[in-house]
Amino acid sequence: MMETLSPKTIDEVRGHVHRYAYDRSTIRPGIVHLGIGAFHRAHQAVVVDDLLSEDPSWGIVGASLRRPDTKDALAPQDGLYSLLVRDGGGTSARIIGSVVSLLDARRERDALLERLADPLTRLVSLTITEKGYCYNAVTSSLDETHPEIAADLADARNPSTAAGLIVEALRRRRNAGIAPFTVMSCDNLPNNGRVTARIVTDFAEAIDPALGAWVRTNVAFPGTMIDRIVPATTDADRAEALEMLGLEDRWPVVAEPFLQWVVEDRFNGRRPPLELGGAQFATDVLPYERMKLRMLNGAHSMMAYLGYLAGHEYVSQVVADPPFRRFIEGAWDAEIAPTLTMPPGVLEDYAAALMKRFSNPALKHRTYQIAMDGSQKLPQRLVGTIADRLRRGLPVDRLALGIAAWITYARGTDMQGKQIDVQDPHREDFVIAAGRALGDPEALLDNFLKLDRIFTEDVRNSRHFRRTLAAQYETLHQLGPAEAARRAA
Ligand code: CS2
Repeated sequence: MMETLSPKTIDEVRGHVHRYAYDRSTIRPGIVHLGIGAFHRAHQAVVVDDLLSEDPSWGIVGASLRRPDTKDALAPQDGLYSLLVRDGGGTSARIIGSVVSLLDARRERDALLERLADPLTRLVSLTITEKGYCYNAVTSSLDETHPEIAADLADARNPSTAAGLIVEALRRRRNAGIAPFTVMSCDNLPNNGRVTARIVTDFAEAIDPALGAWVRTNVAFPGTMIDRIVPATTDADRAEALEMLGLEDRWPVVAEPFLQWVVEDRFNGRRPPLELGGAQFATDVLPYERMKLRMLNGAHSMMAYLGYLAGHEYVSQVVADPPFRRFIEGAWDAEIAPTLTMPPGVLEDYAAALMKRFSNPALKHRTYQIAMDGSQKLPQRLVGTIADRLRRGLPVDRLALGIAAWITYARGTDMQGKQIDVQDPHREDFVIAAGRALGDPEALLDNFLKLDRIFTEDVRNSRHFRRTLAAQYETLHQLGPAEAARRAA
């Protein structure tokens, strides 16, 4: 039987595979990461892996909040895993050692809270996806009606949400006279530092106003812009890891070569030297974040829905299809970039670099993966851009085609009537919106536009937008995605 990757077998890993240069027994845990999925392991954990030989006090304890699968796969490997980096030229492999232990929040809540409250823990980072924040963007506050938040508020000593866990840990630290940790969101949310500050402070305030006030004055919530394309791991990736390592890795992660991490320089106490792993510290991350969300993620979501409807499985196939490629370039150039303020030339270079990244044929990034959770993604990726343009009286045809493709996708059937397995926390609302429309496209669009967590009032009430959306929806349904993209480009 093939042996499994672990500290015991690490010396058997094939010679061409890179591996961490530090002695793992000297690493102390300084970071607790909530949401230890593939993205964290292919991004922040890699940067931390690069700095541990200089500063061994920033090992990562990775916690899974929802599913225990990462812990179950990696615990027997003592947290070791491989990162496969793919570009057109091939794949390189590297063993990452920065995740020093793993916890499953559901089964090991006490251990997780103890670790969070431990003075060694100085940074709590998060990749819990957009929906994990339970943030209501309409009221700019914690959604206290969210069932999981409501349950945590009712039993705040036994939390299971990110906000609840962080607040209970901060409460324990405050009682014990231990300085608070820094809380750093690494999710694709606009103003992720402020949103995280808000949900944590709101939660604390709701259970104890004094604790809320303490959190507000004492805890730092730096904003971040994080970027790396990380497709979900497949069995083919596992087979490739086995081949490259000469050992079994139960859960390798796959990524493109590109990695960017811009971090607002706002920490409680000493900050981790993330620059040693290529991160940049900045006083203001918002311009970077907005550029990334609107240009990269905005294009991603439009390609996901249009591409999926056109039968393309991967992003690289979408951009290899000329009408879609021109459509995305046109959307950047004519509709998205003009809403951003960057020094001259930056956006052109950024767009060109994005197109190269999207074209990476080795990456196999599925349109279906990006299409998930659209309700959580569209506001910051497309709707905000649309709102900015409407305010200035500018056309929004391409962005409206993106929304028309999303509505088509979200209603649950493609143009040939084939079912789509829509994954979204608001899926039920989509079923109702589509059901009530009884097949009438005008009613369908109206029903979807009423989803006020997604469409802000200015967009919902704009007659110009409504007309443009209807026109794009009609073209999409009469002529198909490629022709609609060609006409809009
Ligand atoms: C993607 C992102 O799945 C998605 O919604 O748009 O995960 C994207 O790959 C990353 O943000 C890239 O940094």
